[in-house]
Amino acid sequence: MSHIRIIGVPMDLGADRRGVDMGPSAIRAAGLSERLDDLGYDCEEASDLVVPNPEEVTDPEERKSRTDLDQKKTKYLPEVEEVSTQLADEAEEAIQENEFPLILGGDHSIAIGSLSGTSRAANVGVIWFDAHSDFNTPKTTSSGNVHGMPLAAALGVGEFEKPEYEWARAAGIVPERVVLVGLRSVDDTERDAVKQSNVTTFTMADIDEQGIENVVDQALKIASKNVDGIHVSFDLDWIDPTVAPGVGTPVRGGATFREARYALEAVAEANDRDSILRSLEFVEVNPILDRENRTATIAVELAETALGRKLL
Ligand code: B3U
Ligand code: MN
Ligand code: MN
Repeated sequence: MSHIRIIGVPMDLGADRRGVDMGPSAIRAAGLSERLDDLGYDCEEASDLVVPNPEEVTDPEERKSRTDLDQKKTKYLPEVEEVSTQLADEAEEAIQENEFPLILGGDHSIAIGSLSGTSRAANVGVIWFDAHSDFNTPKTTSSGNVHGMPLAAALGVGEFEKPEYEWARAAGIVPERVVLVGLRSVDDTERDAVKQSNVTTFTMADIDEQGIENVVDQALKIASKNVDGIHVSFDLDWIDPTVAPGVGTPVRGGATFREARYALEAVAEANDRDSILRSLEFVEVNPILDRENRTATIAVELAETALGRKLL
């Protein structure tokens, strides 16, 4: 596939802090489309999706007065639904038109839209590079932030099973084909759901013990078994904050740049072999907290790597 559709989602309503809404523009400014054109792709810059500013939506007092418990605890749920629905349509359409969706966040709540759109167009597994498990639900969350919930939402975990969350479910994605890589921050409230689900998890300790090569090799095998391909969701907070400081929820003890690059080289290699990569996203770049656009620049290098940039 030589055509890439770059879909910017300037979303920060799923996170606690302003700034990730500027992620798409920081990643573009770091030269994304030029670098991919250079690789021989034809990049189409779709305009960014429209995301409301927190100041213009749900007033916190109004939220407290809601009677429905889920709506009360979960911040900006109606707005997240609206943006996810738009993104799902855009990603689905790109794949149907034989384009590759490269999705730029925004906070990780946008993955609800990426997963549901991609899974409508193709039967996919998922590799989720992240410090966090993103398995909270409106009931278990203590932050109320939807960026801590997208995997639970897509898989219909807990209350996400209710019919009113139909929009959030990625109908074709099953936990057996979902692999979380690089975990080091799992809330007490979400741990049971992660363990009870049939997703596969690799913590940073697993990477220390088995090496990135083995872990990614297993992740690729599990996610791509008996499906058409995979979606790769890359939360920049997977990388250690000393290397990628521009993220909203930094957790120390993360992947090195070399581990991250190796992981995406392995994805590219598997893609060369079996053409499995169906969509890719980079999320949680926060330029306000970054230094000299370093984290966005890393996202660009990793995008190039995943899409086939070779050293020799
Ligand atoms: N688990 C916490 C923190 C968090 C999850 N994802 C991010 N932060 N980026 C929560 O808020 O649910
Ligand atoms: Mn995440
Ligand atoms: Mn994270």
